[in-house]
Amino acid sequence: MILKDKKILIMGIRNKWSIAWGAAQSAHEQGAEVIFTYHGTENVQKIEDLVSEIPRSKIYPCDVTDDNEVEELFSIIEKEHGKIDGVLHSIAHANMDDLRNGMINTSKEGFKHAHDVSAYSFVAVCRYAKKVLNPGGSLVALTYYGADKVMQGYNVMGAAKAALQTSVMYLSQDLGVDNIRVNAISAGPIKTLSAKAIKDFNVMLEMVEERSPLRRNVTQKEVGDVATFLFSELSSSITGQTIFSDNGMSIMGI
Ligand code: 0WD
Repeated sequence: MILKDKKILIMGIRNKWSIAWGAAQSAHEQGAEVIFTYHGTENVQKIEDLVSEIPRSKIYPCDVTDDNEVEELFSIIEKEHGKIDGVLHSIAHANMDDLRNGMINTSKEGFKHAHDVSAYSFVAVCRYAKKVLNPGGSLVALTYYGADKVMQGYNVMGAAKAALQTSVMYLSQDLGVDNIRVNAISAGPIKTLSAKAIKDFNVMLEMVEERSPLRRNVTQKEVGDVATFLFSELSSSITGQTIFSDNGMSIMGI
């Protein structure tokens, strides 16, 4: 098992359709102890019931837009669990209006919010996680092709993901000296709660099924397996990268 005796923090679990859940299942299957964070109070019991399916897992609240909560989270984790080996940032949010009304109509507040939750929060997570990561530790964020090319309806989230991907490169430079790696996974479209906010999301899914080299959509478990690879020593030479887990869709032209 490639994550035997490793402790992995999975941030952004929402429900069993979350990419975070696929990553948790994969890490657990490969021998890791899994720690979760969630956001909001309306679903705590459901999330606790879900994560209890993974033995020894623990769950903590964390609103990543509050630096103090992020700092506090990692000091709690170090106290309760000691040093950890990996962090998955599976978090993003943009206001529906800002996604639906075209980039040109993005509000200042909406632009800031989307970048705060979906990009800056990963910088804060890396800053505070650094203190509790073992050498060889690995930080992973999730991004989408809408950062590289225009994807209808992705709008301000595309700008936020571009900021996230570039931040991954600069963070990998800062943390490499401590033998900590930083990467992003660019996942193909997957039907989750957040994905529902994107207009005509089903069109994206149909396009991948019809035109991707593998002629099918990715699953959250497949994306989770890529995260497991990036948490393991097998990816020890990979940092600062955006790795595509999209069944090849991103190589297709017209
Ligand atoms: O097609 C997809 N679903 C893709 C998602 C394709 C490519 C990338 N991604 C990315 C997303 O942009 C995100 O970064 O994967 C990541 C996880 O997204 P998901 O699994 O698609 O969505 P979901 O299950 O909704 O998890 C996102 C969660 C939030 O859920 P809600 O529905 O409550 O927004 O991010 C969390 C929250 O649990 N979240 C926060 N966590 C901490 N602090 C915050 C916050 N302020 N805001 C949202």
